Amino acid sequence: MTVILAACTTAPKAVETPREQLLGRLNSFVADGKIAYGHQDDIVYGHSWKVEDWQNDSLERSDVKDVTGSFPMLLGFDLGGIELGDSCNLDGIPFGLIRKATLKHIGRGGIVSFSWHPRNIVTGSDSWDVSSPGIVAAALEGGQKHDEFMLWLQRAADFIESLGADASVIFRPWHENLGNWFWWGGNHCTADEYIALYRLTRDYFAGRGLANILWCYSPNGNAGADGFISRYPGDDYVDILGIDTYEGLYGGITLEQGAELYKAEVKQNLTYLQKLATEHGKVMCFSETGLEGLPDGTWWTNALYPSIKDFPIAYVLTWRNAHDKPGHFYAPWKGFEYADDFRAFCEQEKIELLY
Ligand code: BMA
Repeated sequence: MTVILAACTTAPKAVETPREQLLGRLNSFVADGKIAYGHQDDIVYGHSWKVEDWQNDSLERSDVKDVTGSFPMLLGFDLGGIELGDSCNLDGIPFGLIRKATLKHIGRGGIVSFSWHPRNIVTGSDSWDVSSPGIVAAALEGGQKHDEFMLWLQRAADFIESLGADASVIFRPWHENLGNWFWWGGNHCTADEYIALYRLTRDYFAGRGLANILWCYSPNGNAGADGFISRYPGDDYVDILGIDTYEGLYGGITLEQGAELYKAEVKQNLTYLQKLATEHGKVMCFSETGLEGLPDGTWWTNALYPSIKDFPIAYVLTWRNAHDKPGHFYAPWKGFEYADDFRAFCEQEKIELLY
């Protein structure tokens, strides 16, 4: 009798929204000691192949699947080009295909994250055009391009809205903002301007009633905790803390030296990210990484895995395998000579692929 009474007085548990479910999944990867593996653009093209007749394609191909038998748990896609209403993104991928692939992957039980490389709103050139200062200021309220910029946000929001309210996704606009290579980066705007840009974006999406997004703030590394937080949009604006850090083999260093430098840098970045994530009560991820062309045959097991295995990151994303630039790839593909090392990485108990 007592038991029945107690059951009757318990408030019904609120049903989780798709966004809460997604956040819950990220948190449970961490709680279970898992790291989801992600790959940019993985099911829409790969090394020397791409989906052509996308309306009729079942999206079964993936370089990662070709090599391991499984899809990545997370896919990244880029919205660059959506701002002008283009039909394809900056890498020539139809937005219709990106929408289809996103829904397909979520339907399979995977997770999708969007980055955005929009054009330069003043010059009309690309994200990397830093030839003139004041681009962020021009986009903000009171700036000469503000109205046009709001149209850009509208088009990006339209795309995410078109996925439907049940499809929750990660969005990480204005990434790598502590370097000077993007017009929203480093010395091309003040910290206040950057923060205003990020907040304007999230406020606009929220004003549209788009509640299916987890917002990721993902600067590049090397800036330390103080640098990271100096342009942080604030706890109310950010759900996930990320960091982008690549290995580069510059200045004639050997593969061994490159791996050692990378490991040291990643550990340093993830150490301060972990501290900040704890302080701010956020889940953390390794939002972009890789070694272009994978010349190091032990990169996955000797450089990446040891660098991340002791950190509570929900996922790690490696960059794209271009279909039209043979040397521009960050994951193995069918026939790639060092695919075994990637398989060994994926077989680690911590690493989660889809199925
Ligand atoms: C960069 C390169 C470019 C690409 C851009 C957006 O890192 O891969 O070739 O256009 O990302 O995907």
